[in-house]
Amino acid sequence: MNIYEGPTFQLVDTITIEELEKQGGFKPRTRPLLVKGAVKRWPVWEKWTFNQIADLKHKDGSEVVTSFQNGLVEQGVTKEPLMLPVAPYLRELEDEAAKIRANWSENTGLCPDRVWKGLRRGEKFHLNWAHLQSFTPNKVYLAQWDILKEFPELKKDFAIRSLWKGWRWTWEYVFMGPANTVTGLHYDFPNNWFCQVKGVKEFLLFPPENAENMCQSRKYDWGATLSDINISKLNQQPRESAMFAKTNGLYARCEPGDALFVPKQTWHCVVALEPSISLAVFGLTLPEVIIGGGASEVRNLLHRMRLYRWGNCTCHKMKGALPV
Ligand SMILES: O=C(O)CCC(=O)C(=O)O
Repeated sequence: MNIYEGPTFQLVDTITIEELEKQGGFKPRTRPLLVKGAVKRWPVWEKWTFNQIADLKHKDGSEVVTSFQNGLVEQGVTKEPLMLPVAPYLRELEDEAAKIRANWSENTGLCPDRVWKGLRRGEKFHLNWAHLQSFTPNKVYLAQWDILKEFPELKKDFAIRSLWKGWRWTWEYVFMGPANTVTGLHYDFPNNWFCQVKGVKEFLLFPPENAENMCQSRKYDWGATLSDINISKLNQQPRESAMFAKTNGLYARCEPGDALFVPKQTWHCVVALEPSISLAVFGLTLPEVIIGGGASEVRNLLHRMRLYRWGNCTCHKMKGALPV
């Protein structure tokens, strides 16, 4: 039996926060960059555990209830989100994290430790796609939680400005979930600093020159352009998996304390090896707000008026779309 090799990967450019500072700090760039240890200097490093976030209550003492992603949203039919209390979910993640750490396997993952630890810069390699067949992704995922809007005082815990200098309009989403969450292939229109606080995630990146083989989808999302390639179902998608195999990707192992710069229009997908807390900080400079932000808002307005990609989106219950 032939094993599907898929795209060729290389390790993403990587630097420690100390080395980056010696070079005068982060400079604008169009390729991804993994900065080891950047997040360890921020208050979030000490303050954010699953249990501590579970303790959050609204000012009136009421429990925090929010919407959870129910299955993969980027590909196929988006299921209606579930409104659930946050605290019990997070307390379970704290327990699961300890168990997974204690039983850590050198063989788990798209690029398991056994392979990853021996890779050299510039070396080409393939991933173990069979890993994604070993579980059902995203039973319930607390993805894109607007926690910093709900609790603005927590913004101080992320010193993103120490890494990303200069004025820009920023907004943040928090991702908290168990091992084996999958975020499907897409790209975002703004640049993004992806900050890993807890757990390990495998982050696959495909720079824009891969676009012709990324099978761009017609499914609408406010900030993202989606792909029809479902990395969890490659064995059911002969056309898409053949195109995907022509791409050249970058592999980032995001460990706790790391920050990954994901440039705009870089296709990516993410698989968690452990229960994780991650924060994505999206930012637009003033010219980017005027150009990109304006266009995106117009599309959103047309969508809500049911004039653009209605019935095939990540934000409303879908009727028309076919499962992938
Ligand atoms: O961590 C995840 O599951 C997804 C993160 C992501 O797609 C992003 O930051 O753009």
